[in-house]
Amino acid sequence: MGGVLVKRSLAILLTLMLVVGLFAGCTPKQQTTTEGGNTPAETKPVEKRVMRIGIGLNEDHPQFKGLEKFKEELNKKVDTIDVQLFANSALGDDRAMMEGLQLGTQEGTCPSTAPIGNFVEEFKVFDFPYLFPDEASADKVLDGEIGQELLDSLSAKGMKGLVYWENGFRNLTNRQVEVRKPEDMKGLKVRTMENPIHLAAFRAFGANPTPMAFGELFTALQQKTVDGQENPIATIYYNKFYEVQGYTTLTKHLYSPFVFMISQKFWDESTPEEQEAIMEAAKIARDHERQLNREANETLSKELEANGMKVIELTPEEQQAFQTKAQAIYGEFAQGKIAEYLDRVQKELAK
Ligand code: TK8
Repeated sequence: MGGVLVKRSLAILLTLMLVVGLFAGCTPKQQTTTEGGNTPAETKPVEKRVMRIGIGLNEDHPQFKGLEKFKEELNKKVDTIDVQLFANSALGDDRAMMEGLQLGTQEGTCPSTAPIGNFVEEFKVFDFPYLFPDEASADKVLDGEIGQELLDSLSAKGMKGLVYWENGFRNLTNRQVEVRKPEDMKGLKVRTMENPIHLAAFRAFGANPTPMAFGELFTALQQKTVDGQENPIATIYYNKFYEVQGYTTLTKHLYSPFVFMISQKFWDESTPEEQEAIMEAAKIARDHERQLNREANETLSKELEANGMKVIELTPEEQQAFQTKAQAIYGEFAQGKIAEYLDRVQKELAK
């Protein structure tokens, strides 16, 4: 009998603790301890707000290393934010994760700019092939006034664009053809990101493009649903596309930026001190990520070959043939605000 009573009171106690715990979870998320208050700050455990950040790439990719750097730097500056990282599209693809920021189901992500164009039209300015000749020109525009304006335009959509990271120059891979000129791509089924300009560009090259979420890509290549895809060297390597693709052509047809962003809500709920820390950590992580990615893009071609891929370098004339095809689609998509931005970017690059 005594045993039952003890068990019962224990159960009641546990239930009580649970209820109290639940209510504690509902208290305002901001730390409210004030100096000179009844409870000394040291005795009150710091309540942390969770910042869940998801990406499509895996833990080996420089993008994930960048996120780890962000977390480390942020932790050095403030102890009120608990950064949790999710790789491999665990929280969804780029588009779904941006929607997650809007809905409040996650706080951060780092998509390519291509799917951002579906939320803020002007971002499509970065989708024109061969717009940036090299990384330095991209940095100049992205880290300058134009890049900042575009980041700011995300706020109206519930996303706080912090800084640009780098995905990098995209290259074509495919299973079966040694592509050296646009004609070699005839009929090739190529996965692109979900973006109308990319689809048009690959049609102009002569391929048969189809949009698909990144998370489905490896299986699609493996099952031959598509013949090829395009991504920077680091992604081709770290995602082991060499296991299902025979050829990489260094088309370098598009410099692909990432935007490191958090939800506008999380940003607005942050103290000025936290905001400053988030921004600083994001910039340090950006520099780290860009450096790692650039090193990877330089050195990993050899590794692709060591893993059985043929890597095809194009002569300037061969690359020009792709560029000429791409040029033909500029007019169709350079309209309205996109045209204005394109013009400004081109002027900036000409300076
Ligand atoms: C990962 C994507 C990816 C991109 C793509 O989430 O979809 O091909 O290049 O890296 O952002």
